[in-house]
Amino acid sequence: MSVRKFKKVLVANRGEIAVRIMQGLKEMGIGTVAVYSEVDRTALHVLSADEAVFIGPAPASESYLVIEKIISAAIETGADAIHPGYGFLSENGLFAEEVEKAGLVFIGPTSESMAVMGDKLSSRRKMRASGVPVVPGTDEAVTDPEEAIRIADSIGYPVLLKATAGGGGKGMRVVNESSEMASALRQTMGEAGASFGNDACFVEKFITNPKHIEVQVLGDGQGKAIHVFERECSVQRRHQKVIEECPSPSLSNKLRQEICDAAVKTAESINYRGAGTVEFILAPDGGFYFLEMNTRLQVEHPVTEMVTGTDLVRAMVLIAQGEGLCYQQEEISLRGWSMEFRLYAEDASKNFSPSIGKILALTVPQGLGVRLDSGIYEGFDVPIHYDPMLAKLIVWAETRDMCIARSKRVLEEMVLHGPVHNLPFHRWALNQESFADGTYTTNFVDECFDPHNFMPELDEGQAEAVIAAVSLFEATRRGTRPQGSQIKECGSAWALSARMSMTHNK
Ligand code: MV4
Repeated sequence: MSVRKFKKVLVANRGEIAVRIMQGLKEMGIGTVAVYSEVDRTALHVLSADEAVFIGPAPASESYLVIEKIISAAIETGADAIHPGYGFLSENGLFAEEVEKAGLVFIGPTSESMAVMGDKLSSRRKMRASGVPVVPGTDEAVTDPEEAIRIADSIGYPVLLKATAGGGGKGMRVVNESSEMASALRQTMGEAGASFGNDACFVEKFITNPKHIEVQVLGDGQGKAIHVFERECSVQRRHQKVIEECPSPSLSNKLRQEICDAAVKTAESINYRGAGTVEFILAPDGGFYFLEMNTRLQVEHPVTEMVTGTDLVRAMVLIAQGEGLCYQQEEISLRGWSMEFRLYAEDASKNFSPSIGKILALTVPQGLGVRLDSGIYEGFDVPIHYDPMLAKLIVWAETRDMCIARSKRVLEEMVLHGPVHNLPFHRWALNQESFADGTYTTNFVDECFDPHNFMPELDEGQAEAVIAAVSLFEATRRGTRPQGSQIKECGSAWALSARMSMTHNK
């Protein structure tokens, strides 16, 4: 394998992950190219890059997802390689192939790895053959309800019908008894056909109250892989993760070793190249089972970096340059504890609907063990067209208890005004008993969280004061402050804080 050092890399993404990747590239002395849509002209990832190429209208289907536009931008700017980040084109095998056909390097796995892992039945078969534990169930697609019932009888109810092409929780249905099977199978196949263009479904034992454990791996593409320990991601809502931690509070050292070994086996069995994540579910009885492999850098990779002292973006770039693995398994160890809090622009009191608008105020907490991976800045208008995740607050401390204590401090100090966001959710979660003792499962949010019980309702006077302050601030910023609206010395904390924010923003 020959080494090809990159001079310039195009990052085919936006938001915090594009910024994070460019930070890594800069530290390696590599030039950075951003791509941006109409509404992202002033986005942070554009400001962070050495060069930026306009790629079209706001909808991702007309910009960030258009393979030809991304590749042309790379060729035009003389980039050597493309980093896809997560989402968008990151797990699109055709994209990876087109990038290589254009003579560029795709910083990620081969399209073959993506194909095997993109299909749940083929990945199940592959893992079973490699000796990685999979959930009891079938390795063939099922279409006949009678056959599905025979399988369910043999593994025991409840069972889960899963679409082969499904993902992110789409195309799954629990079946509690045989009488529900026929209609459940018909519905799951119908939805899968409509959503994924592939109606193949299979049957698995339904694991109730599971934990979500995933293992970070790095592969050299030549059959050698290492693990970078696990993350626990059980705090999620409708298959969207909200808090992740490293390590998992649920594993003994023995179980940790077994799961990490299984993940290495998974990666080596497909000659995996680059950074990947092997997802498992952990049953209450301690049994763990392969669910799927994500063939990309993940949102929650920073908690792994904090606890293992690694740089996963750098590791990916070195592998793509043909330099192999920059860490040996023996060099990777756990030190301390890390938690990541995803900051979403969404309104819990409105069924978590996305919230958009200008970032009016942003105070980033600092101090020992604090990291903010952010895609926003004060004054940026959050567009509606993309993921509502604005930034990730990542906290490290020596022990889990100290990490919780530091996280409480940091989440109290953080100030974010503009779109409605979920900082209140995080402050709530840290005070829950099952979070504090680490026994929480994937049912945590559904079972424990009631937005109406904790969302502080503003009383009328407070609401008026906030509206007045925000409109005055906006008017000042535009230079159209009405006559007579100057704030006089009146000793009130509201006035003082309004005046300070105006001075600050001049
Ligand atoms: C399961 C399961 C229970 N039993 N499979 C959800 C998304 C997809 N990655 C697989 N998922 C699950 N598969 C069996 N046989 C429970 C889930 C599941 C879940 C898994 C990980 C994290 C959060 C979850 C939330 C609900 C259900």
